Amino acid sequence: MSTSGPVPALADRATASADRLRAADRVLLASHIDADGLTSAAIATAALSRAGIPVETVFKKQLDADEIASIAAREYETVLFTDFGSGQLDVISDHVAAGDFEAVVADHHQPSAPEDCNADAVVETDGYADFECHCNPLLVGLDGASELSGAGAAYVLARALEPDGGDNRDLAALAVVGAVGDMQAVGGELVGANEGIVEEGIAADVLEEGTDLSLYGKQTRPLPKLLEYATEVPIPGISNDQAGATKFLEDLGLDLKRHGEWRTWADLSDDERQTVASALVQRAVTRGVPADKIQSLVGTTYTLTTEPTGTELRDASEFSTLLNATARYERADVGLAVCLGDREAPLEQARTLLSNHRRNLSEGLDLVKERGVTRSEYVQYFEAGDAIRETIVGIVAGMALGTDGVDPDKPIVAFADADGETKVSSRATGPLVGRGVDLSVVMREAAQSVGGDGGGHDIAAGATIPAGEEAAFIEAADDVVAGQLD
Ligand SMILES: [Mn+2]
Repeated sequence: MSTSGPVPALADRATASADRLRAADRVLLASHIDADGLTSAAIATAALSRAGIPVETVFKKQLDADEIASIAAREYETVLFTDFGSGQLDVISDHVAAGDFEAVVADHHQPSAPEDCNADAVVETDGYADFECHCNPLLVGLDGASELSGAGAAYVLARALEPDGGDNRDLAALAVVGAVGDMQAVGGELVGANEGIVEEGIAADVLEEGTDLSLYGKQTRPLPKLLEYATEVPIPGISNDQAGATKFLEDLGLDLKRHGEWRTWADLSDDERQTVASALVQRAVTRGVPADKIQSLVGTTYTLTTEPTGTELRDASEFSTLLNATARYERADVGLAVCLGDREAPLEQARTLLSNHRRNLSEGLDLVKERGVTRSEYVQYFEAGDAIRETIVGIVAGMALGTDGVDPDKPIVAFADADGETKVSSRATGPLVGRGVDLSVVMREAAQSVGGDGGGHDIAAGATIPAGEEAAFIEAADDVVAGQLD
């Protein structure tokens, strides 16, 4: 067993949590449905199983009082929460104080305020509610948005759960997938405690860190598609240009096919990769792409070395995208099975979900183009109704922000039906955030003004409001954005 673990500041907390779990006959594990939550659950499930502790896993979109009550109603004495739980300590602490269950939390979200919690179950740490078995980077001065994800917190716990002679460092690969899926990379690279986890994965021979083209789809996309779809850094004549991308590669004298099959980036030799990367940078320079954008063409990549070349699972970014596709369509069971190493039916199902997801996105984008967006003074919006699933309407909004007919200088807001209420999603751009726009505040304040609630990040945020309040919401959002741009 490790003495200090991958994140020394959390070692004591991890040890206490592991001891509590070892004392349980069996554990109910509750985790968030997204790439980080799925990998968190997989890491915890694997570690508990290896420690001989029976575990049942359940996934929740969000952990509200009703969901926690349904967990309390189960015949489990010990509940492990991963990738959520800290922000729900107000409710959880009541159940713990009432003796409904004992809780262990491995999370990276902001914990509840101590005064909102049951004083019999929590103490205060740096203004946050804290209790005995609580692994959260924020409690030890680490950043929960960039230094440690939910999967990272679960990994720290997994290392503390190792039986004598056990080695859970192979689970570092999943922790990296979770961190990448949680958008924790800073300037394309994992930092802080996440970096320590990367190092453990490398030492355990399950991970490789490299510098490479930072385009999505290096393992699975045919080469021309890799470049055509690389719109994060738009390169004139290549991005969004099928013929242009193909000609660019042909002009380099590259064999684009082998044995009749398209080659992928992963199939290329080092020399060939070098040739393409240099030519791409050259093209970007001559076509006037800004220097900082060009720099972001190359970044740190994380390769899962035990996964087969040419599969989504070999690249941390592609793996996390595959997991998100299962989560968004409420098939967390499929994502979890893939994480736990099931490479037959679940992997095929996950791929099908991902291709359906891509089709839904492009159909959603078509719908927005067809219906158009309505502009108010400071924001623009569209109503998707039930034509776009509420779980993907935010992504569609983000994609729409770069297209014709949509103003790149205004945040975009999308409404979609969600169980009798209206789900609101919003997206901004880097320059808008630079000018002061913070959508987490916009969503929260505008939603609260019409009887809903919301939050998120400056560049992407969401809310839920009562149906019928859309116009009033836009009016309120307009006011908040106006104030931010002052
Ligand atoms: Mn997370």
